[in-house]
Amino acid sequence: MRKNILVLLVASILLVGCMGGAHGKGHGKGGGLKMKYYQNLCRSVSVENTVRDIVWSKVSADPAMAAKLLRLHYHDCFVRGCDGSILLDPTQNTTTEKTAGPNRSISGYEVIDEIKTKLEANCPGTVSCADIVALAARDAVSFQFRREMWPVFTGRKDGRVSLASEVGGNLPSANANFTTLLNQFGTKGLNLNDLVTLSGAHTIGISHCTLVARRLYNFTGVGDADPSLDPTYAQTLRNLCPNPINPSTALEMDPNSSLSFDSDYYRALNQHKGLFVSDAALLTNRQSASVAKILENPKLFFAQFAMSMVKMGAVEVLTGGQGEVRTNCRVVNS
Ligand code: HEM
Ligand SMILES: *[C@@H]1O[C@H](CO)[C@@H](O)[C@H](O)[C@H]1NC(C)=O
Ligand SMILES: *[C@@H]1O[C@H](CO)[C@@H](O)[C@H](O)[C@H]1NC(C)=O
Ligand SMILES: *[C@@H]1O[C@H](CO)[C@@H](O)[C@H](O)[C@H]1NC(C)=O
Ligand SMILES: *[C@@H]1O[C@H](CO)[C@@H](O)[C@H](O)[C@H]1NC(C)=O
Ligand SMILES: CC(=O)N[C@H]1CO[C@H](CO)[C@@H](O)[C@@H]1O
Repeated sequence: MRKNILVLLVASILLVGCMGGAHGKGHGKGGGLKMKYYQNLCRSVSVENTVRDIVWSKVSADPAMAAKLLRLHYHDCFVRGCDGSILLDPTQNTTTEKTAGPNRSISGYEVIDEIKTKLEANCPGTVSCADIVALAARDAVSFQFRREMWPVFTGRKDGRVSLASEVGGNLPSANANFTTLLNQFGTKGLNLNDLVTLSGAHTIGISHCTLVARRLYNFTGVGDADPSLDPTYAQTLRNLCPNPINPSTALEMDPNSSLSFDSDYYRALNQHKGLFVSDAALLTNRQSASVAKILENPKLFFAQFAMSMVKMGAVEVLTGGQGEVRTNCRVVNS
């Protein structure tokens, strides 16, 4: 009986997941992407194994790197699609995405460079930086489990444009409310189910006190501390983030297990211990709150996360004759 209820829940999650894919451009695993895209294009090494081996050795040496690489892919996909635009260094004339405000804790660029160098040596001009980022995100999360946590369809091309000015409007803020979050995900072809599921990425990694300060203190012009935050957890956070706030103080997003990719995020969330306003906002909508309840089950979370990552990985991708394959992920080809 219990099992039947679970099956039903999964089925309805999957259904909601599929129905949401009808708008936005270039998403869906179609999007021109496919499995084993590089099989015949790069014969001297396995592209997938090369990425995995380097990522696993980096994450094994520094477990915090898993969250960095996962977030890198998200930030790439949400601004101009998954086209490697997050990797471009600023030039004399342009300020690129990575220079924008939300770049604060973004890193992992050196890992992507190392993979790229290895692949260029074996198959020059073949493997896009955008695909490397997508594979690296999957492999980073997968290290903990020693198995692929979701399929990565490949064949993305790299974009030639990256503008700091495009980051603000596209990346949801930590203080965004439910309506804004749903709208911002909607413009990427991602639905309510994807929003709740992908927010579960906050089961790993760190944040900073500046991003939660206004939930903890009564600042002039901002208003009261956030009453939706569990009072005990709020006090814990005030101890970690004393006022005045030190902007460089880091905070674990899932205090119980910020290095373990699991469904604890939802347990915390449902106990009103979500860190950001954007996390807590998921409980303000009846539908998303019930999805958050369901996703406390690890099996359902992993299955649903896999599906939503495939969708996110296809957002506004460049394929076929579009874009280019950069030879250096930090600069466009000349
Ligand atoms: C729903 C909207 C989202 C908002 C508002 C949001 C916001 C944030 C913020 C403010 C931080 C902390 C950054 C810092 O302190 O510098 C963060 C960290 C992180 N985010 Fe999100 N995020 C969202 C969705 C996602 C998604 C979809 C993913 C991936 C699928 C993701 C993965 C991560 C990871 C892994 C970290 C930790 C990074 C680290 O440890 O360095 N986030 N996010
Ligand atoms: C950058 O700006 C300079 C001066 O305006 C111009 O000469 C140069 O062509 C520009 N370079 C690029 C890559 O746009
Ligand atoms: C959500 O935030 C947006 C942008 O800040 C604001 O315009 C809107 O009124 C807010 N909606 C709710 C329901 O609070
Ligand atoms: C926050 O500040 C406002 C305005 O000064 C005041 O009315 C309110 O009572 C304060 N709230 C708390 C919890 O101190
Ligand atoms: C954190 O761990 C404690 C002790 O094991 C447990 O009681 C609590 O439910 C956990 N909280 C979350 C949000 O997982
Ligand atoms: C590495 C990098 O570009 N950091 C930038 C991140 O954003 C802040 C604020 O906009 C800049 O001051 C940093 O230089």
